[in-house]
Amino acid sequence: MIQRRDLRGHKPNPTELLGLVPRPTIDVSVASAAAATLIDEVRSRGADALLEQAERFDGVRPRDIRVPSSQIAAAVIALETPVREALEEAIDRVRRATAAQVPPEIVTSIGPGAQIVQRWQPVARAGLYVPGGKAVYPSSVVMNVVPAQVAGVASIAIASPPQREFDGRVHPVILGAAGLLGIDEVYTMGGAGAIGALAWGVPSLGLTPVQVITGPGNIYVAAAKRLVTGQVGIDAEAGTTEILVIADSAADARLVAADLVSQAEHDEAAAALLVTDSLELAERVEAQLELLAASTTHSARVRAALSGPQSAIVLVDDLKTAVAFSNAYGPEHLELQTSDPEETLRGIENAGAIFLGAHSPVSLGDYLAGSNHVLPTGGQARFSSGLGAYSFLRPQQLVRYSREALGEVAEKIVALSHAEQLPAHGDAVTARFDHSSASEPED
Ligand code: HSO
Ligand code: ZN
Repeated sequence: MIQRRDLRGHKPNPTELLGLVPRPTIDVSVASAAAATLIDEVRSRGADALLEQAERFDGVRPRDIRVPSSQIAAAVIALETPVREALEEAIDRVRRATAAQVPPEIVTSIGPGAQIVQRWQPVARAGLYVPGGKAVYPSSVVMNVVPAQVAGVASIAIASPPQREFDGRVHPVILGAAGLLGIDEVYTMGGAGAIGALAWGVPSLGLTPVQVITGPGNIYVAAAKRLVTGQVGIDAEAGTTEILVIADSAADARLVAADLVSQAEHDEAAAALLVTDSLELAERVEAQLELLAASTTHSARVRAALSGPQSAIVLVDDLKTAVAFSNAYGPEHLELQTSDPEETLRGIENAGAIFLGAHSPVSLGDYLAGSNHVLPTGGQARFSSGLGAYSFLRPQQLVRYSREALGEVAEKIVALSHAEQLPAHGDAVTARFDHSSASEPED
């Protein structure tokens, strides 16, 4: 079912490794033109366009785009106790780990009377997208809302598509999770149009524009987020799930297979990779995958994901090559199931989140390890990170100089301003020391 790539006997360099990496063939740019049209429709016709798009793409016309507060409150009450308790546990753990992401204000003394302060300022308003296609993800409500709240964002709006089986409403467990987190601004809207609505606002709905949009979504959502960048800030693209497991002969094949299947369950296009130096482990995992794929709930989807070109078991000579392969791939989720995961970790550079050892599976992180599950996919982990409090914060520098401290550097500023032929810059400094000026304050 799953393809095998045998790199043993090769010492591929990083460029060759990139060429060997099986990546999903989805290209966001193909959705760009369609996404742009949907955003334009919402910008020009507001709620009417959102209703039409819901009928077209979600197969149902929502009764209310803005979810009434009473519906959110009722959804909290309707949460089954084990689900409510699990959500509360997730909220608590993610909140505690996320709090560590807020950098303290740092004051640097440049000299006597000269200070630069670095402070982190939250954006005023954030729009969080919670998908609702093949699966609904109340856990993603937690993963988006908690970092925004920890960052200190004062105003938070959630967008999630209407569900046909719930009479065109947002999924009740998504509403319940939002309510548990104290969010009462939820809109029944999905896809590219929803991203446009968050970015540009919809006056008739009382929906005001946000400054940052985060959250995973399908290819149209990803394309739309790229299109509104500049108008708003966005997080890294969290597209189709990827898991890469680096394992050696010490790993338990049953657990490795279970973890690969857990992520393959998300989507036919999900990528599941095992990179190992052990032929024996590879064979055992293949056998376990067959067993699990036959018996798991989403059997057809899992089989499609595992047998797709994006999934593979990669055989390498040693763990050093396994690590080099993983770095070239930059997986969303990386599991280290080796005899010494801490040692393997030393070489790891690129990954959205890293799970160490046999008892830290990706599904733990998906729900309530405390880490975030909105993570960069498609190799974006090579230059970006998962969602965190920092996604909603901007560093700002404060400049605080006394007259004496400015006087210390006045001549140098004048010299540079003349070198740039911008003498008014220098004049703005010397004006502070020009005693002929009538408006000079006494000090
Ligand atoms: N593995 C997904 C997140 C998720 N899993 C939500 C279950 N629910 C992307 O990191
Ligand atoms: Zn998952």
